[in-house]
Amino acid sequence: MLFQVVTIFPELIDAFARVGLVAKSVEAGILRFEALSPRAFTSDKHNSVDDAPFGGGSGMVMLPEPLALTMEAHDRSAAAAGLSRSLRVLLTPQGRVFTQADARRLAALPGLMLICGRYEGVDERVHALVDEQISIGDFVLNGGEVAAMALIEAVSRLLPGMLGNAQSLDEESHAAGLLEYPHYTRPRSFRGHDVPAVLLSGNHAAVARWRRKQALLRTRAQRPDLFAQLALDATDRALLAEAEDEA
Ligand code: 6GU
Repeated sequence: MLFQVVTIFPELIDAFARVGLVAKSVEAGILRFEALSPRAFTSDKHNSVDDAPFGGGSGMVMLPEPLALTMEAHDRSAAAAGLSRSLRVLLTPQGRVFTQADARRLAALPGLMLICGRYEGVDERVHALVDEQISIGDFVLNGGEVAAMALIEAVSRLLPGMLGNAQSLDEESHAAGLLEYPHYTRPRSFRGHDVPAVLLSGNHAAVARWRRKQALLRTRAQRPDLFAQLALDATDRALLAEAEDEA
């Protein structure tokens, strides 16, 4: 999958692509990165990528022309690689909040263009040049770069060949709208806290029931918003009733 990033800090994306599992996947040919700066597509002597807002007010606004030229350069690069034009996603705190469902949807695409805003924002007319606007949560970052890296990591780890264990993708938090069950490894007793006995029992069915119950309880306690969206079956209701009796 090709990630085409528009950023005034391409070195951030280049560094990200050189570390850990992402770097391995680049070497394996599963991922490819292209980061271009709108500063390279300016024509004034200061290479300006932003300017003061019309109407006054604080902060600077990113100029539309350098951003448009950078996106078009990415389009030419995709075409030269025999790929269709990448879906254009603007990273902005005003976008729809990114979810695991978005990660799955975007992971099916051959390429993705991520446009990182900086400063107070981008000229409103840039919105007409992008397909979607995405935020990674209800808080404000200085720019879209860290959000783009979060999105890239969430998407790329779903690609075939990226993760060693495909089963862990189905079991992990948010895969089925549930938080994941608790995990334990050695030692059996750690500073007075013991591993739950059922996990040492060798009874695989009992372990699976316990994990499902814990996932349900944890989701209800930590994320009532997700819990409310669940379609509980008879087994789930029985597990929750069991938990009430134990309490
Ligand atoms: Cl995508 N950009 C910025 N600047 N802030 C954010 C964000 C994005 N998502 C959450 N906060």
